[in-house]
Amino acid sequence: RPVHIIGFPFAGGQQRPGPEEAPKWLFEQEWLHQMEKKGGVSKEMIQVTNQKCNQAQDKDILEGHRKGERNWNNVYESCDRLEKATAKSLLAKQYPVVFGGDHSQGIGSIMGMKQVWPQTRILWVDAHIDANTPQSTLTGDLHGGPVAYVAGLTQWGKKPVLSLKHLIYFGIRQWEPEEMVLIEQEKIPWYESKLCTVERLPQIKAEVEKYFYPDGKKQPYWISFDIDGVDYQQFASTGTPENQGIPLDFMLAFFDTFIPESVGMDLTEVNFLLSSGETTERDKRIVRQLIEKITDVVHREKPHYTLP
Ligand code: DIR
Ligand code: MN
Ligand code: MN
Ligand code: MN
Repeated sequence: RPVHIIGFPFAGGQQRPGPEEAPKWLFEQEWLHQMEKKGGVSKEMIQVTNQKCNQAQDKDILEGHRKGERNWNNVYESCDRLEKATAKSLLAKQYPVVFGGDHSQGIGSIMGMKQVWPQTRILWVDAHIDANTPQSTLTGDLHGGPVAYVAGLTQWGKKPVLSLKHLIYFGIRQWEPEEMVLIEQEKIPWYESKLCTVERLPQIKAEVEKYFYPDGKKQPYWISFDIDGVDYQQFASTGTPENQGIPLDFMLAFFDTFIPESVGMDLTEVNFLLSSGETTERDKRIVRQLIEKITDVVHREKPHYTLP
């Protein structure tokens, strides 16, 4: 399958400038141009309505939204465009990598993906649960709520596409109380970071399959990867870092294991404006390593499911 990198230059789901710059940085990299030349890699930048972060002093971002949904109009419009682009990429039999941007993009990418793949299960890799509603959020930042939107915990005018039975978390370690109540009530499985080791991956895969497919009929995945799921010591260029995260080598092995079974992914919350010097350089090399790894696996392995 060809890889299609969809840049989503958007920071409006949270309050720190920077995630909107990450796809622009990526698209200028010589190594990415080389990958495109070799073939099987293409890119597309989504035109968002307003890429800026949603600092409360900005007048335009205070307009037209409910309490707890700062900048909703821009998130909605931008995600609507991303929704269309994601569906189009999947219908073209590409493997979309939606490179953000903040994680509010999950509203658009997952809505679009579900148009083509209604039965996918979602592997959510993140330090956060991202299921805040306008009632439970403490920040009003919409990157803290994409799960609530696509699963219909928050009403917003589009029909929910995700059953909470079709969701598993990896690496979560910060949440609002209502989010953990949800996980417990719905019995959503989650792996804390210390369980995320390369050695345990085969067992994790078996557990995931047993949970999702008790009748044995497998469905493909969508991976929603917020880079703050990774340990802060290993990747620092992100807006809401948390310690004791997932090790990078687990993520690389996770890609080997789950990309052949998945239709596409989000890669979100990269923010190089929040690090400096050698740390930024290291993190840029890591993003390159992740993109190269994803591309390698997509190109190397035939999908373990039938294309639409
Ligand atoms: C926090 C942070 N729970 C919020 N969420 C983040 O704003 O709702 N998600 N950073 O990735
Ligand atoms: Mn996060
Ligand atoms: Mn949260
Ligand atoms: Mn997130």
